[in-house]
Amino acid sequence: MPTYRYIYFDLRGRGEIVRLCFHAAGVKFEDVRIEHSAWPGKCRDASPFGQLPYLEIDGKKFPQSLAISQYIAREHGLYGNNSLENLSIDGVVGLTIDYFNLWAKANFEKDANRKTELQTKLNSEDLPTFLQQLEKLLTENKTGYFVGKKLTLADLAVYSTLENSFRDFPDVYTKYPQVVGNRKKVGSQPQLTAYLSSRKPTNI
Ligand SMILES: N[C@@H](CCC(=O)N[C@@H](CS)C(=O)NCC(=O)O)C(=O)O
Repeated sequence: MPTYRYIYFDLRGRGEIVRLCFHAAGVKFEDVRIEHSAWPGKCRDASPFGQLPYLEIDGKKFPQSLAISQYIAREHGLYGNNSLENLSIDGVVGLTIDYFNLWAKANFEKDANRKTELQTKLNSEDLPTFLQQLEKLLTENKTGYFVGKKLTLADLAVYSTLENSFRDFPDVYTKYPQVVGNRKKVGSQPQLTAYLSSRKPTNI
């Protein structure tokens, strides 16, 4: 087994998906968390693309959260059983990234009026559309998971992407029982429970 060292800020953000993959797969890794006060500086200079996250595998550095999570999923049994399942998983992961980008835009917008507009659209249109799409996928697959009959990167990506809105808008979810059921299934995976209950709470 290679030595894994994962470097990201001390938050969930775009980087938590990789931590979830490692924990779900039961694979040991070093979870290096960079304080914002240490950024930029030496940390940025050390990163391959001037951004976080990146993963060191036996000392070699690899950037991009999507590439890293797909690699860990592929290597450690979270990427389905065949190419069609890989494709379906990638489709769900792509959907989560689309939603995450909208979320990030609405939350990090500097202009106050524009921010209000984007947040209103996010909560009244983008989040419900995303949840409807997820509910449909789960209803069609009928296993409680997004793809196949077991936990994959798709379930972890959705879990991670919805963490903030589940916390901030819990009432929205009563309309999406399959999504709630999937979330419970992921959160109660024996390999994940210890991590989820002990990790440091962060705002995002
Ligand atoms: N597509 C990249 C995006 C990486 C990215 O935007 N990282 C942000 C944190 S989430 C960052 O490093 N920001 C600091 C900077 O750009 O100086 C990924 O998913 O890894």
